[in-house]
Order: sequence, then structure tokens, then C-alpha cells
Amino acid sequence: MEPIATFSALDIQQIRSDFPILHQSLNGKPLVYFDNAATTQKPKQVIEKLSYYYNTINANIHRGIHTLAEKATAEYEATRESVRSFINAKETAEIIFTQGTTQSLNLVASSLGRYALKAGDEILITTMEHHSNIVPWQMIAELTGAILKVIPINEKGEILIEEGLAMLTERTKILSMVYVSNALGTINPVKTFIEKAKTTGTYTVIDGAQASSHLDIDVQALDCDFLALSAHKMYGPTGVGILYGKKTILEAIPPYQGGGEMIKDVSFEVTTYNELPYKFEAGTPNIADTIAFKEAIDYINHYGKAEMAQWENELLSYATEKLTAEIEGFRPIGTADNKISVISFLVDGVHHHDIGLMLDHEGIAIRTGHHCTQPLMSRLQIPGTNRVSFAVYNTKEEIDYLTTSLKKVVKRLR
Ligand code: 7TS
Repeated sequence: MEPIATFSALDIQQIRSDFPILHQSLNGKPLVYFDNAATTQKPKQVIEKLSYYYNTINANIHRGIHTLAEKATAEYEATRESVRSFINAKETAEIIFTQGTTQSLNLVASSLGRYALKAGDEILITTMEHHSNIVPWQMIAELTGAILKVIPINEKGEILIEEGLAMLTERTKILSMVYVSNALGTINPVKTFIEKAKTTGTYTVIDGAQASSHLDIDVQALDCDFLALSAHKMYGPTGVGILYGKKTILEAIPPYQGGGEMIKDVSFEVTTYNELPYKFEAGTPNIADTIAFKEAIDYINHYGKAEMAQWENELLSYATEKLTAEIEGFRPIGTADNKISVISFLVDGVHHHDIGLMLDHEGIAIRTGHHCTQPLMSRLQIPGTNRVSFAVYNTKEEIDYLTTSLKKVVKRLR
């Protein structure tokens, strides 16, 4: 599919008609899906590709010489090329398929950590990391004696840039930073940090889980060493994602898991590893979902990521203004100057869990809780938030309905 010409041609109703799940009632009300930061819904192109795979070309990849195996392998590798182009990596050898961002970050923490870290070395992360960019580093720090350091943030939910850059020194062996915060929507100045990291000999890892469907990602322009993302947050299936890594580093670091596919030769005495990217892809992968992932990328490319983001940003401004004006005691959490279409909030005098539950009764799906960012919640001294997050198929009418419903819910709860 060729990209459409302009954003004005973007027909939200046309887009909505591609998403079967949106056209249903829940709890007797039409579904309004505002939990897109957790996972986006899937267009029929992705869903149909899954059944195409199982109906027509199901076979294990890279192993058989029969026709089905060749077809499945070709489609699997076509997704790799699609992802390469999507993030502008130099080579497909640099795209490793994983189960998603969490596994990608565990892979890099384990393999890079075992290669690069020794006691006393520092790993630098930020206050707003998702647990999946905290815990793997704690685990490798425990194993190696490395020390975890955390860049502070301000009350708006922005990284303190000067302080953060000052914490990045020759002692910092790895910097791992979230590109866009899932809990606040903050877009971090990752490029500034990567540039400084070049001068301190620090490996850079970017958690791109929330950035992938909203921001243009160019790993060569960023010049990061690693980047992780999940297909399910970009209109693709669950259970598949990627780790991008620079080839020279991927060649140097040890494998993550052992097994089939990742070897060249095995004997009881010695095993040699396969070439990239297969060295990091042990076992039969998630073939169907990986193949369908390409449809999601094609879908985004068709409408244009920038055009989609423009619509989502329009929804963000509209909703922020409306909720602030109409909901008494509305308190946005995370008011960064540079943010994506996520609104985290609390309402004075009402528990966030009650809001989430009662909006669900109105057919509105939002997220409630700590969003797997407990240290961030502690820093902000809140137990959690309500979070509304937009995707391209959301509408202003849905925001109007949210506002009316929230007003009703708050009135009832106070
Ligand atoms: N990093 C960030 C920034 C995320 O938002 C998430 C998932 C992950 C890592 C983990 O990704 P996974 O695909 O491996 O699960 N975030 C959320 C969320 O905000 N609500 O549910 C999942």
C-alpha cells in the first residue's frame, strides 16, 4: 500500500471500519476504547493474516526444504525487512525477533550485561521507567556487582536534563532510557543523552515501546546501540516484538538463550553459534504473529505515522482542554511540554479505582493503577492514576462521551 497523500484525506470512519472489535457494545453501551498504551486494537488486515498463515502456510521456518516451510520462512523474513525499514536499521541482521519489549530488554540486560559489566560499574536509567526497564537491570546488577543509578524528574514528569547528563560519566557502562513514558506520555530527549554517551564510552539502550506507533524512529539518526519495541502497541499481534542492536555489538556479546536455531554446530565438547540475527533466536519462534506484524507496519505506513500522530495530538489537546474545563478537581499527572497522546489524571476526592470501574459500566475502557511504574508513582507521591490513551481510530465524539460520563461518575462518587 502506498502512503495516502495528505492528512485531510484521513477518514477516521474508514479507519474504524478496519477494526472489527470497535463495533460492539459492552455493558449495554457502545465500546469506547481508551487503553491504547496498554495495547492497541488490530485491523482486519492483521487478523486475516493470522488465519491465512494457519489456513495456508503453517510450517516451521528455516528448517524444511519443502514448499510450505519455504513460504513461511519467506513471509517471516519479509517482516524482518519491514521492521528494518520501519526503524531505518542498516541491516536485517540487526533485527532480532523476541516476544516483545520485555523480552528484548531482558535479552540486552543479560547478554550485554554479562559482556560489559563488572563490580562498581554503573547502569543509568530514569525515574519514569516501566518495570521491564528496571528489574532486568537490577538482576544483572546483582549478578555483576554493578550499581543502578536513576535520573531524577521534575513535577511535570520531565527528566532533569542537566542533572541527568552530569550522572552520565566514564563509570556509566550502560544507559537505558524510555523514549516515551507509558504512565505520563513524556517524550524524553534521548538523542541528547545518546550524544553524551558517545563521549563517555557508554552503551545506549532505548525502550521504544510507546514511541513506536507515535514517533518517527530512525536508529541510525539516533545512533543508539539497542532499541526495543512490541508489535501489539502498534496495531500488531501480541507475543512478538524486536530488539534492534548494532551488528558489531551483537556479534561481540554472548547469546541469551541456548537451543535450536541459534547454533551453527553442536557437540558435547563445543558449540559454535549461528550468525546474526539467528544467534539470538533460539527455538521455534512465534511465526504466525511475526508474519502478521508486517500487516500492522504496512497499515501504519499506509496512513502515515506523522499523519496519525497529528490526529492523536489533536485528540490530546481537545481532551485535555475539555476535561480540565468540565471536571471539577481534575488533576493531570504528567504535564510535560513534549508529550504523546496519553492523559494520566486524578480527580480530587475520588479514588481512581472507582472511576475506572464506573467508566467501564459506561462502556469506556481506560487504565487504572500504577501502570508498571511503581517507583515513578512513589516519586510523585500518588498510588496510581487513571490513564486515557489515544490511537488513530479514536474520535472527539468519544471524548465528549468520556467527559459527560466522567462528570456523572464523579458526581455519584463524591
Ligand atoms: N516499556 C514501556 C514504556 C511500556 O509501556 C511497556 C508496556 C513495556 C515496556 C512492556 O512491554 P511488553 O509489550 O513487553 O508488555 N506498557 C503497558 C502499559 O502501559 N499498560 O500495559 C502495558
